[in-house]
Amino acid sequence: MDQPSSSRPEEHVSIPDLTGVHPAWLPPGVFRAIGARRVLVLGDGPLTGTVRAEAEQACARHGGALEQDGTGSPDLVLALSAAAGQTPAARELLAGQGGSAVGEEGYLLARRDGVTVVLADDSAGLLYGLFHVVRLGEEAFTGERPAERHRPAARRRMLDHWDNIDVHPVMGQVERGYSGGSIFWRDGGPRGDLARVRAYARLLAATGVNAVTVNNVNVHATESRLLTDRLGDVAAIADEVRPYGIRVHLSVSFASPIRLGGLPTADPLDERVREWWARTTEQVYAAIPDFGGYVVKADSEGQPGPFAYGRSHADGANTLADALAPFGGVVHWRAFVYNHRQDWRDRSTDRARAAYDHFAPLDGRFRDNAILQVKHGPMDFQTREPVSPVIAAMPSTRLAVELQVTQEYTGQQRHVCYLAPMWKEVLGFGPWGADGRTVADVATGASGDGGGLVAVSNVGDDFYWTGHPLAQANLYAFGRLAWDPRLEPAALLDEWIDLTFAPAAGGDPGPLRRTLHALMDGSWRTYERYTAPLGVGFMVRPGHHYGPDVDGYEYTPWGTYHFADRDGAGVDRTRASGTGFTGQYPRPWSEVYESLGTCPDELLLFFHHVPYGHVLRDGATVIQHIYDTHFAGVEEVAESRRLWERADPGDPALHARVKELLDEQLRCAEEWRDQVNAYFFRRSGVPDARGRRIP
Ligand code: GCV
Repeated sequence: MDQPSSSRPEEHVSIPDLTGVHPAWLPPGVFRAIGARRVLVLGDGPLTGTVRAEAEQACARHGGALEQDGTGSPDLVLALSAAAGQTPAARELLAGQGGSAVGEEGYLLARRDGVTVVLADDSAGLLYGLFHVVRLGEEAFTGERPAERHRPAARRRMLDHWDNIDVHPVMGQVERGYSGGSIFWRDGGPRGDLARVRAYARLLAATGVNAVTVNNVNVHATESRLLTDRLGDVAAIADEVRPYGIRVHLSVSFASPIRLGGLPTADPLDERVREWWARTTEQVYAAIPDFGGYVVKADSEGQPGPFAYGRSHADGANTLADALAPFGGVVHWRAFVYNHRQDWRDRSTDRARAAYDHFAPLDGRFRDNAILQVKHGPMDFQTREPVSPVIAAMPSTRLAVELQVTQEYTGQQRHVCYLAPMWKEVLGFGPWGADGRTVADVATGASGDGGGLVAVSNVGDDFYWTGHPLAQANLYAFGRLAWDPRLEPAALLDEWIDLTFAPAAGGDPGPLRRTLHALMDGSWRTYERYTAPLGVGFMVRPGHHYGPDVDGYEYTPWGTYHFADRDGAGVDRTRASGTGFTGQYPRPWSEVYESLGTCPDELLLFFHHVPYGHVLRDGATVIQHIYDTHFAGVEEVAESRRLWERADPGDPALHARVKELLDEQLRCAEEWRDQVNAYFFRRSGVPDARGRRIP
């Protein structure tokens, strides 16, 4: 189904041609294979104009030609199935498929008799097909290619921006942003740099992302007004991203009826409140006909919510869902609800339990267009967490799984930390055991109509978009995994390397590819080694969360503890003697995590409090494992730094930026090693079996 048409004439899409910004994975050279050929684009539809404009620009740059009708002999045909009859290659491909291509946002790709054909039922599919040909490059024009069907696993593939319009005194402009200011907002208003917004949409479309939320889930006073009197600012962004198939969503405050509507209450069951949401939403759709919907963080870290009125989160979500339903919109309601004012002395309260305790009893009570957005782990985007038990607990609710591309707890885009391997583990996890459905299956739903995948964006107004140039790979990989969770992290890294670096390297990035794999493939595990051990999490500096502070959160209200004493460390979350969190999982995990004998070592301290002498599966004691991994992690960073010194990315400035960041990563990793090792040595009194220096 095509998106509603916009107020803009889609046939005259201007392709952003930015100078002063890194092209990321779309440098002009990646269009060479297409642009050197005769290209025919057939069909109408909102995004067909974009496909045509892309092809035209590529041809103008690389010497090919855009054909005007189906009478010539094109090398590449990009056709909507409704228009396939206009040229033999597309007509035959369609006939071979029984008359319909592949459904919403999908495309068919085939090559026969020297013609490469992309066929789609809607123009979004055509756009994704075009970018697939871009990824393939010359390969798309070589030999024969039997028809391949490509469809997104999930209909909803969204990036959330935690961007504020105003600069927040503590958080800066982008909450947990490590790439400069917002690409949407500056000095209390829209940036007006709409070319950059469009360039961002283009990059996202090339990965498969089709939705963005343009403001922080922590909705402050100014940002609240994006829903009403500042809606025009949102509409302007929507106009820029629409040609790339991206819908705009808005984070809204649950208290909007009070803040903006002058009502005395935000009670979701109060008729005046329901009416206010309905009326306000109608106005939103009048301004933005393809508006995606709302994102809500309620009763969480100080944000208002339904608890104030004795209502449930289903009551809250449903009121907004009802307002959105007539227009086909959805509300993403976040399950990140916990008590952030916990008494650290209270050993019975376990933050990990909170989302399940609040939401599992509500299963089946959410409207169809209410999507419960669940962080992938039960705590908060730590380097290592188990999968959230909520994902297995709500079979009658549409769930979206939320990942964090921005590296809040994984090096803040100063450290190399390629996150696709972590996401792949999460998405491939079977909450009901190895033979059951996976997390990806739950998120995508049986027919792609699950809540989908959502991630917090890592983009800002930095030249490289992501602060650390190599952090671009995380953004790229998220989009591709949201499109197809079966993709492999190493293969995605190859795609990203080829697109980003091959044109400058004359087509083959060669030795750079090896260096980047050496630096990035294992970088998440390297990061894990030199930071918090065995799944215990946190141990970061409070507030900004960068760098080590083992006890930084230990005596705070945030519910993030490690309980290390002279004898051992870890959180007892068993049913037998702890908080009972293990009981929130179905079998086999409720049993696997409960027992010390079966709990995976990498999550040991997440689930159990164990003595330092506890022996892990590889024969090392917990204390020796802590020492060994921290020394090893630093060595690995030092090796990455050595490798990068010899690398040639074809761009001296990029080389220098990465080098400088690797220096910082090494400094910080040493700091982590020394603080963590010293802390546990002083607590336990157990010396390093290998006699290394622990300060
Ligand atoms: C946007 C963590 C972060 C907060 C973030 C919150 C959330 O607590 O530190 O900055 O707030 O998660 O996901 O809502």
